[in-house]
Amino acid sequence: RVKKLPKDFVWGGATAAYQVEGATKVDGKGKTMWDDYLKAQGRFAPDPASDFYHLYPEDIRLSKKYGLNAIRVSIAWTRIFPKGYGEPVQAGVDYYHRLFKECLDNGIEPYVSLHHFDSPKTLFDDGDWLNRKNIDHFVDYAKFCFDEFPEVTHWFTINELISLAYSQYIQGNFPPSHKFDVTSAIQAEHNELLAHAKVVNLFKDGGYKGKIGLIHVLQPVYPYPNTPENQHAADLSDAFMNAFLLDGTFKGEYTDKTMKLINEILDANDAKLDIQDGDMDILKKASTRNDYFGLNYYQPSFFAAYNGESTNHFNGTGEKGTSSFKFKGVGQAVKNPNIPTTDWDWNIYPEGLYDILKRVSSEYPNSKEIFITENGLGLKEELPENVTDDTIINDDKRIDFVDQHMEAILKARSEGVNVNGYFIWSLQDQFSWANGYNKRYGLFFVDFATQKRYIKKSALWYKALADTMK
Ligand code: BGP
Repeated sequence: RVKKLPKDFVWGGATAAYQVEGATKVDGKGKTMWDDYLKAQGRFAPDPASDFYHLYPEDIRLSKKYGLNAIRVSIAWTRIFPKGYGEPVQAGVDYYHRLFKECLDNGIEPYVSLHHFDSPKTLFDDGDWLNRKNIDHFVDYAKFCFDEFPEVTHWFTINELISLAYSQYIQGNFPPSHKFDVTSAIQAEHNELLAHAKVVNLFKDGGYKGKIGLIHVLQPVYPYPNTPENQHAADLSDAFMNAFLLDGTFKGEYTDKTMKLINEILDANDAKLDIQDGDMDILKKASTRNDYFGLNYYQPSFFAAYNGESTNHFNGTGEKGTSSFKFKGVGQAVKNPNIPTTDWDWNIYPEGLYDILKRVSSEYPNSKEIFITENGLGLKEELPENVTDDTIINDDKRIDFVDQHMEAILKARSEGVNVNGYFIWSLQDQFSWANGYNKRYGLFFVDFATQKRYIKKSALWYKALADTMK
């Protein structure tokens, strides 16, 4: 369906430090909130991941070969500041200089996040984003990076504030594994917004060259079936997942409409949100200063009203049909029989991306320019028995998924939405936080035992579309 990319379209692949680098114990790196947690859990380890720490030249070479012009990477805070603060570690700093140089020398523009789910263990133990001192440490770390890495001109502060807050404190599938701790979740959302806003203000006041924004994953919520009660449940979920963060980022205030819904959720859960004097001025000031918006999209949810206690089951194994989610004072996720799902019960619905692009563009004009910074399909994939170096792994399902989502993006674009790029999640296969190594997303297949890369059919498709820009 998608025949041609717009001229100068940013056509990239996404990674995150902890999911690709491996090498978690070398060159003075400090622990993140994950190291001990994963060890205790005993399901899978963050080493070797895709050994990007050593093999980045190979992945950049493949990126170039298959027509990419951009890559998302994140800096591991703990490679530079093992405790999150203090003296920088030169080996970590040098690594990122080498990585950025390799990208730029090959015509691959690096889009760099400062925080992608990998809080330093020391700060995590001290309350993570719930401790306001964390915000100051993050601002110091950001300033260090802006001063140290002038070769980077595309920055993102924090990746997916909601996924972090929601997985840590609602779903319980990220450390510290609280379930339905609504006070912590909403407070973490607010504090992360504040940290983002402070960094944006610092970047702009400091006159740094380049552009800055943040990344939200947006999950449109539809009532199913469509009744007034279910619509209200969908509105509540939307406020918690999307509107609160979009308002805070691009309006610099939580609108009355959003707060009415948020307060209904807080009341039902005996939870509270602490907004301190001056917080909203900081958000307001930053709200017009983002240069662009990174929008991650995987799936919508379908919601129905629910009056019971909160319970959930997270499907982190790929056993289809095992997930459930019921949130007191909000609603319950339901299966819409008309919508296909993945083995991890993720809804496949490209129209959701079109809907959310239109909404962001009309309701949040301060988002200015949009990049789809993640979108992709997780699959169980294996090497064929008679594999050779030239084997191409067939992933037609992924091609179809990306094609349909690109079509939604280009439709929104043709109707005036300023969306100028797409980063597939993910560049190469990598380790997934709550699922491990069997949920593969890459354009490039990684044999984790040997670290050898194989090409998937989707990489050829990616290249063919890249060529339409020439
Ligand atoms: C996003 C994260 C990524 C990545 C992706 C896929 O939320 O930013 O880090 O992991 O989702 O999710 P999963 O690995 O759970 O399938």
